[in-house]
Amino acid sequence: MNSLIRYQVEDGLALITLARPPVNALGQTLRAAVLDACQRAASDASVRAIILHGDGKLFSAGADISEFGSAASFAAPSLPDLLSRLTQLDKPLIAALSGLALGGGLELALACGYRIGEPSLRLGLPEISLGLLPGAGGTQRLPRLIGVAPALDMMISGLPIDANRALELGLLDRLAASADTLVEAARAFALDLLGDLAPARPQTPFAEPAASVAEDFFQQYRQTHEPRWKNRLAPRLVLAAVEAACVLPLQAGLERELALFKQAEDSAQSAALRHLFFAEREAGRIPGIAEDIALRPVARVAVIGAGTMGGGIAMNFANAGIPVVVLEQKSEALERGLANVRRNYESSVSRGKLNAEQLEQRMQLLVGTLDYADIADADLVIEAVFEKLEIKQQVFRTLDEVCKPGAILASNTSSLDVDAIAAVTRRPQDVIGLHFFSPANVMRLLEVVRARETAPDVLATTLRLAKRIGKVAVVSGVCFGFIGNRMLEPYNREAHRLVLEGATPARVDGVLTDLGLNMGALTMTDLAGIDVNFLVRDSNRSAFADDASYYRVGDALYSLGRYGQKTGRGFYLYEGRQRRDDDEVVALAERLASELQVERRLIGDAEIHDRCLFMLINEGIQLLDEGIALRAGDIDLVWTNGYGFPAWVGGPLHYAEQLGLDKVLDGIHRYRDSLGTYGQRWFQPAPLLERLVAAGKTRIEKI
Ligand code: T1G
Repeated sequence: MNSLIRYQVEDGLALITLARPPVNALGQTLRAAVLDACQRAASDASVRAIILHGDGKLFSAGADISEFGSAASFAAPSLPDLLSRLTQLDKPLIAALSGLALGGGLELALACGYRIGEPSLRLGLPEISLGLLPGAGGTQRLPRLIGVAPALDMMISGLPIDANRALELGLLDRLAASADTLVEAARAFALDLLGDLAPARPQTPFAEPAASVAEDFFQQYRQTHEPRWKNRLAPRLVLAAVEAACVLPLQAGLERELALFKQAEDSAQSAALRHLFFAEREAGRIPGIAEDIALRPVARVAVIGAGTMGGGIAMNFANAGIPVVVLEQKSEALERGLANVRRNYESSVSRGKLNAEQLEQRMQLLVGTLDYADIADADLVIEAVFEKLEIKQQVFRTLDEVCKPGAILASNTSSLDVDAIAAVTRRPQDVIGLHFFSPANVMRLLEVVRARETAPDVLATTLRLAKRIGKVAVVSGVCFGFIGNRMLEPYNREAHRLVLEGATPARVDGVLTDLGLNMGALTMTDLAGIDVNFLVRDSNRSAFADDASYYRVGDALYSLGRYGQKTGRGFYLYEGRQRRDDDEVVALAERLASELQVERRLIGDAEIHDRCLFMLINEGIQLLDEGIALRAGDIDLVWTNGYGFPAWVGGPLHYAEQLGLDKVLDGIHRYRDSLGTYGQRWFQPAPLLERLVAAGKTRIEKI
């Protein structure tokens, strides 16, 4: 038996153990080993039943994602074929499920006649997060086992269910007392089945899955859910596959599923999502820092500032079971901040995301203080005070006095110079930037800003901690705006300038949301606050002093007190959650254009798309060239996790590769040459983009 499988027979029971670290991914080698082991057990007359289980902490994380898009994905035995053959075995095949059974791993369990789990087990079909659908029988077998509605929910949400829910649904037949006793319990289960002369495969409860739902179920389901799917392909393919399960016999349904799966696997959307899957895992790897570097312990955290950001940041740690002290200067600010945190948790309870007991547990972990002495023993201190360098520097002088040696001192600044903050301490090697995105307890992105003197173990410790609190951490160097906000500048600039030149805010935003962004640039500006934008711009105005037209619309709205959603008027008018176009903004743009002698004209969607997106892409490539960002995938993670860029488009740089780097460069040249002094000033291609195109490269990397 090969090293990927362990095989042993005892008391007439064959125990087959999947042993392909780290996650028993069902790549071709493991598929062949499973088939070989099952055929061996089937042909061994002494074997009366077969148990399949996973070595290590999980059963299987599913198909091997690295095979998709290559011949290996369906190399014999393909996963669908393997599972179909397992369903033909004439001996009871029991899946003993520990830890996780995801995707093809759950489909493998579905191909077994029986399933036993353990209390910490989670089972899911997360294929949709990769732009795929279950492609090894899941869309056909699961509805026949648990009914259409719960099966569809698992596939469309991509979220795992726990062992109790699986038992309730009939996805599990039994639950062992613990992971340690799972194999013994599976043996007992097998002997019971044999004692009862149970069939190798019992009848499925929903042999006709259509009978488990109302006649108009799929029509209702589409009406309810399709609007949220935007232009995503995978949810629609999942729905088509489950509909097939309701109208076709199993074999025909499996063939239909296979055709739909291949359509998904070949799609650009799936390629984009698979790119992000691996990018997220790559982001934690820092050249020059060994993966096994000793980390600093982080058992206690302190947050300075109980405002919206400070409170949200603190919640991340309480959610992960890490005690956190929040320090404020005044008791009313502290009380207000802690009350906000409690209110956030209470809304999670009302949405069923948390129960009352968990709320109290988390509030126990999150305490407030007015005294710096109470944070002296914190292992990590995160400053989240007003975004002014002098104020932050004062806080860090105090931290330098108060905190124990070796404590990591982090600033949550969104754009300020972390080197200048570190410089006021006697321990710059312990200083780092941890830029959380608002709301800090919700947004997954965390920009980890590596200052010039940040110690390697400090960086490695914060990256590991970020994963522990469920963040997507991306390392950035120190520059104005780091990665995300630095790229936001030129993207916003074009959006503002296009309004000056004749496009309406709604048209500019419409082109961007048509691409799949959660919201357009101007709606996002109204949400973040035109006043906030103005202050950030004002602190950096020298960067574009020679082109006053750049943000004149934003400046003018600011001077009119139109700060965006918070004042009910910005680029749009807001009545409650309703957003309406405002002719006054167009009139304002007309006046400014005439004053600045900017020619107004009809602007097409393609120009809006190209100018906003190509400038976003260009800045990202420049960041790579400057070494602020380590890799293109990191930049894509920033924009898909922090700025609402559609993950199924893969991020701005993956998108540029799909468009063609030469097309992006040509577009930049076109606007450089056609927009007069404005074009000459702003549409300068990043030198790295020119080098990549000149070298005939199709992937974005530092050369
Ligand atoms: N295939 C290949 N590699 C995988 C993998 C997979 N399915 N899952 C994880 N890895 C690698 C990962 O790249 C990393 O590698 C290492 O394992 C540890 O992962 C036909 C079509 C299981 C919850 O979507 O959700 O089945 O960076 O860092 O935080 O219908 O991995 O160390 O070299 O994430 O403990 C469906 C994806 C596939 C599950 C563990 N399955 N994986 O999280 O470790 S499609 C999934 C996860 C499919 C069938 C369909 C997580 C995890 P490296 P990690 P973790």
